[in-house]
Amino acid sequence: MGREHAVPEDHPRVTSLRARERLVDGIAAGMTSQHGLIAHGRGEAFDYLLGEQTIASAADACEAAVATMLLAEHPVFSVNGNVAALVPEAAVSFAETVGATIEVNLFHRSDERIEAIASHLNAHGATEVLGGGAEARIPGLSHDRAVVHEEGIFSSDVVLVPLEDGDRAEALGAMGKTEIVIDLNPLSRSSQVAAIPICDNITRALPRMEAMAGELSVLDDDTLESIVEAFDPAKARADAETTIRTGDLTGVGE
Ligand code: PTJ
Repeated sequence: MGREHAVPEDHPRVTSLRARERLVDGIAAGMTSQHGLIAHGRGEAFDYLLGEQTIASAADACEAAVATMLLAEHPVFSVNGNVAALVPEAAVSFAETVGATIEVNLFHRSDERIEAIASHLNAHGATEVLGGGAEARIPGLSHDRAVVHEEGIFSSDVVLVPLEDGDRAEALGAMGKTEIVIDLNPLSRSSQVAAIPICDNITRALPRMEAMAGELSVLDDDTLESIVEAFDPAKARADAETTIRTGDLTGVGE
């Protein structure tokens, strides 16, 4: 860890370079998979086309997502190797504010990676992280991707799944869970099945959600429900796709 100093402060792409450093450090720490770098590169390409900014519909999605988490009976935040490396501070703080259980759920599952991620989140203040020892399975999904905790994702009503594998997102949807997906690609299957697709970089979206959580947590349920009802997932996906395809960034930011 501690490679961030290697990125020159005055570099025009310092934010992007820092994120890359975090992922490289995540691999060195045994948290992030090498495939995570490829996934991040794909995300960067979409982000570039979005102007590396949070478009207005994504900001609306963040708000609807926070309201949904606050209204949930049993919200769970599913954390993988990219999320843990990129935004551990915001992940822990957000989960605490909305009362979500954190569960480490990996595409390339191994006990060592789960332990490394859980320790990293603990070091950032998480008091409880569901990690190894999961014994429940998501129905209809083969391989280790299906392994979840009975008291975590399996019994959740709302699950936040950033940078998610499309198959698993579909299978979670089939279990009747309300899914919130953070994915820069509005065409990914994960975004397509999400009740709330947030087409934004997690490095911007999650800190925004963390800040919003404090503000929205004082609102009553009726007000939170009206925020959720006003959100249109199809429109949010279409807005992001139009911005990416046309390259027209006029008026898309907040
Ligand atoms: O840690 P593991 O083993 O669970 O593996 C995690 C990865 C991300 C490697 C795994 O879930 C995977 O292979 O994901 P995919 O299928 O490549 O999908 C990742 C999606 O996240 C893609 O649609 C990317 O565009 C998007 N993405 C990548 N980086 C970001 C992102 N979306 C938001 N913010 C990012 N920083």
